[in-house]
Amino acid sequence: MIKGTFFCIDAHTCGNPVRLVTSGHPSLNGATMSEKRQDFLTHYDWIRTALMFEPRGHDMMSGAFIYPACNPNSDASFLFIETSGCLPMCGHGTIGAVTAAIEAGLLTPKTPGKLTLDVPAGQIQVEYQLTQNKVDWVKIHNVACYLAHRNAVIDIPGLGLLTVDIAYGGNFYCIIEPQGNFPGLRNWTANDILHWSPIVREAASSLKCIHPDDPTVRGVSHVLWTGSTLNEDSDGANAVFYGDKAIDRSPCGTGTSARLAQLYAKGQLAVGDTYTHESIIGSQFIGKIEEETQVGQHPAIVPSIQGWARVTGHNSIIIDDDDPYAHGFQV
Ligand code: PYC
Repeated sequence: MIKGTFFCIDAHTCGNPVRLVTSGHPSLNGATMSEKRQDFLTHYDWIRTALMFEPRGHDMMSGAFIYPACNPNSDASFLFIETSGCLPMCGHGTIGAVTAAIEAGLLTPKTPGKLTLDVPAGQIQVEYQLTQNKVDWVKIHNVACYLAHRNAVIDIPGLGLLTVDIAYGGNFYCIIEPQGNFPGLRNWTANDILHWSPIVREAASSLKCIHPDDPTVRGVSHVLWTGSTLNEDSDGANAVFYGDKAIDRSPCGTGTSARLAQLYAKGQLAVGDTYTHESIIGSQFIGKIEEETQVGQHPAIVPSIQGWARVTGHNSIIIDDDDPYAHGFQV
């Protein structure tokens, strides 16, 4: 029996996949996207695993559902899905979902070229440029971001000690700069990153990370390795590990936001500074520190992230109970 049919617009943001699900998603309980995220995870997570895992998805797959606005001044809401769960915020997901939704006429902004969106991590502002029904770029003014732990030392079995920072950019990131036991991301293979990242994330889980305004947003979920750049006009490069086996092909919107918050807190960037951040494949986002703010006791920033996305296809996905892999699988 067919359990669900989901119409999807598939896209990629600077190389990383975004599956925008435009129909078939359940109505969710809750007044905020954070509450709706909890309801989805409790009752409908099979939809996420079916759409993200093999055989309909793959390790890097991520996406979003569009929901009506939660706040009267918002245009719409996004719920982000990926292989690891439902992220509080996803930067490349927002850039891809906004591009696909605007080009398909699914979002009607109150002000052309601007959107206010509710996401589980809070409310974000988005700007975009549309030329002949193509979105050239999308710029996100993200939720407030901050450095949660500075120069923490973690012991990685088989590797040794690493000095790391933990920063919040919409998700909590463990950020590792080149040092004795890490020669920089360009001196490691992708397999090295895939091998060490889950071990580092596990070790970093001993560092308490709970968002002061929303205790459901907690724990280090991503690992951001830094190193030298491929492009002369980039200010920094990263490889962001997420889920169980994924390295972000885009420069990672929440990862770039976390990196900006870290560099700001350490006095290496100031309000108004821009930072061109490069992914493992060399694609770029332009980050900027827009303003200073506060999150709980933490000095914080509002960063913006600008990038581009392209639609790759339209996809009607069926989930049939007769299929032994109806809810997907992971190897
Ligand atoms: O762009 O924020 C992002 C993101 C999170 C996980 C993968 N990409």
